[in-house]
Amino acid sequence: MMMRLLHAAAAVLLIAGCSGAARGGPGLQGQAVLRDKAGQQVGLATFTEQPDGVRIAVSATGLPPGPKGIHIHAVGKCEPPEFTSAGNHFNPTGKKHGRLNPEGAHAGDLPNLEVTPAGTARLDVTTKAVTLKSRVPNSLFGADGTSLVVHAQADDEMTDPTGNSGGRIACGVIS
Ligand SMILES: [Cu+2]
Ligand SMILES: [Zn+2]
Repeated sequence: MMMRLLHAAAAVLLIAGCSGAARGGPGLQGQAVLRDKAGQQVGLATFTEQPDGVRIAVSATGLPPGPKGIHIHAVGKCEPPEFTSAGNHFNPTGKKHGRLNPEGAHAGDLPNLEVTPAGTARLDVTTKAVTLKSRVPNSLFGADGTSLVVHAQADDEMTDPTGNSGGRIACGVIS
């Protein structure tokens, strides 16, 4: 009798676990390996679905010092050296660029990555504008995929469509 109950409980847990995965709730994770124009790895970003949004944690080395624009772009393709393959900023809701723009922001707009004089940087930000869940317009895992792109200059967080952040110096496909 006891064994039967245990089996039944295990089966219920299994079913609960599976449906949770299909829905894509909390616990979903992603990552992006950032590479520069020469193909060198210069950083790693992790993406974690949390109740308050997607937590994005970036750590980087070997970058030029100063604030750098960093965004989620709308295509999951990083072809060096220009990384134009990554497309425009991820913008499923048709907004304008910039977290300070009254008509913004793109879902992919993030605060600047502050690179130290030693060339290292960390960014830890949580955003409700994107999700790791599938089959919704703001999913980072839609048909085209997405990528994380670091720019040569600071993002002014206002100028549409790029924030005047200059060329693309590193890119990583979000997977
Ligand atoms: Cu960008
Ligand atoms: Zn933008």
